Amino acid sequence: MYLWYVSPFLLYIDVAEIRVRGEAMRHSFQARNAVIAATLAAVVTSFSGCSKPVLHGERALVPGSMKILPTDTVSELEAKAARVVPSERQLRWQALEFQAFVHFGMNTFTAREWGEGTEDPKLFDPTDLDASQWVEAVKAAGIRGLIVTAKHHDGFCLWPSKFTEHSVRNSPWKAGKGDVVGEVAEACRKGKIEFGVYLSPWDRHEPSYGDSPRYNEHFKNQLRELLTRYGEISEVWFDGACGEGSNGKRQIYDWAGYFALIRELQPGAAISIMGPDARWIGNEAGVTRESEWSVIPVVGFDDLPDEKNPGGIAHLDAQAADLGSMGRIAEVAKRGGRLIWYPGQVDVSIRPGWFYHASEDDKVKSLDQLLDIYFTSVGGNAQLLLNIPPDKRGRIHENDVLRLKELGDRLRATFAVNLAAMEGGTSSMETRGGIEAAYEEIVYDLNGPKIFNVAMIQETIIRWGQSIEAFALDAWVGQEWKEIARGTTVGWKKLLRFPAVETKKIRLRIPEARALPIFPKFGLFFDPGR
Ligand code: FUL
Repeated sequence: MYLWYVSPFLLYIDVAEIRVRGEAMRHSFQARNAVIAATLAAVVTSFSGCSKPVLHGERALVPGSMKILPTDTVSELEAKAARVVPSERQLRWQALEFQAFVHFGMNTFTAREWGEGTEDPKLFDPTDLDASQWVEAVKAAGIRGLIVTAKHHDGFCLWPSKFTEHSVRNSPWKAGKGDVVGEVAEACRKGKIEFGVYLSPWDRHEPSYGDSPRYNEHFKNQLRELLTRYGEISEVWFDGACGEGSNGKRQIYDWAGYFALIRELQPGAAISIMGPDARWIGNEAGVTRESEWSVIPVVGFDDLPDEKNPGGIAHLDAQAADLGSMGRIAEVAKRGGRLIWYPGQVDVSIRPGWFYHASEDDKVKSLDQLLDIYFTSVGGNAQLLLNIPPDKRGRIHENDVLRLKELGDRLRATFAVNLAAMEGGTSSMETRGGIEAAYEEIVYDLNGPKIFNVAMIQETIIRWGQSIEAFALDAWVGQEWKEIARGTTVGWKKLLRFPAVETKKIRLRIPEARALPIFPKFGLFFDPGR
């Protein structure tokens, strides 16, 4: 359904369509071209990324980051914000939309959430581990990638690392000859989903932890094993926890060194949370902000922002209520900083805990809860990372398997047919206003009456960045337009749910945007379960 981002053929059609629509719109933009040209000149001179900005119609595409200065006016800041776009790596990551997090390890066998690091490896003994069962279970929900906890805070490694004794190698499982990471990587490959690793920098077992240079070397050695033994890795997930070591010392992580190693060995891998490619959404409840921006202002002007500064983590409060409004951008600009593309990831567990506990078998989230999470996260300009913890057998419990299948069935039924893209349907566009008051309005003729209760809007972020600040949807009812939904940001994807509407015509209004044109993708669907 969303192949237009990944298929070169469809991409070509999409670009062609944009050009045609761009031509049609061009005369409306002539009046403000002079203003835009001046703004672009300012943008180009203050660009701080590595590659040259590409002028594309009225908008410049700027992968990387852009400086924001105390001298920038509000409209200069607005124009800059609308020109930051994701890297190809970030775009691929965003297009996955829905991934599985798999917390499995020593804690599964000790019924804990955080181990001490002193656990006996002999406790790790899954009786029936089947990674392909994990993959099939998550695929049933429509999940496209899986991230496994190769090492959690207790330091126990799910792969036979050469650099520690605290691993599956000293467990009874497969007489110490097993490799969970290897089996999961292989199952993902066979099941054609992406494979990623969680590697906890905080290690409560490793004696060198806290002896900063030594532990950093150790950590990079382990990272190198993971990055070279298991084929393509799509994501490396770093938690920020940094506790004291058993030696009582505090570790200073060499983030720049970790990132450089990942870029060298797995250039396609996204580095998340304590990393430059995706940020933590700020909670573990599965919700996004009402206004979720992927263009984020961070303080400071590092020369190589994407590699050296872990996504601004030194300066970013991931839990702040406002990360990307124009007010926030202006505030950061006063101190001098950068705008970076830094999209949100929503990590949440299907059960109360991250690890499996038999006592939680009856606490698997309901279908309605999971749908709410899906609609607010995937449908709220974020990627959903849903944790599903395997049990002591090394299998995903039947209750979770069933729920994942229910979720997938419902999503497939809902998104099977886009009622706004029926053959014979037409759309027309009207544009008003200048750069101060960007306004776009699109009317979709549905080619006869259609009933729907879900709408989808997507900005073409790779070419046009994130721009929409407010939108509204109107249905033609009787002889007039009636507003049925409204919202603020859109970004990669906005999903809206509302009571079923029957109409022949629908109008998408964009009363506030950072820049035009926007060229949103649009869909209308019917969720049969509501
Ligand atoms: C947290 C960890 O401390 C939890 O155990 C879990 O791994 C979660 C995803 O991240 O910070």
